[in-house]
Amino acid sequence: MSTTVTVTGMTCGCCTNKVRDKVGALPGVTGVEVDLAAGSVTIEGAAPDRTALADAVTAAGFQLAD
Ligand SMILES: [Cu+2]
Repeated sequence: MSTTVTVTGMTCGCCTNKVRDKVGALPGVTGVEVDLAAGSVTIEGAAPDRTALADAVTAAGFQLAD
């Protein structure tokens, strides 16, 4: 299954790489797709804990929206 969330503050490919690394390191996550233009992050695998996900996004330097 997959979960899509909105992340604000990403401006370029290095931003998407940071988000991909941090979110991809969460337990149960098997893949991460980042759409820079849309600001959407699609997470494959087990739906991550919301708090852990928000922390991972913050650690990457961005904000979890919605
Ligand atoms: Cu960047």
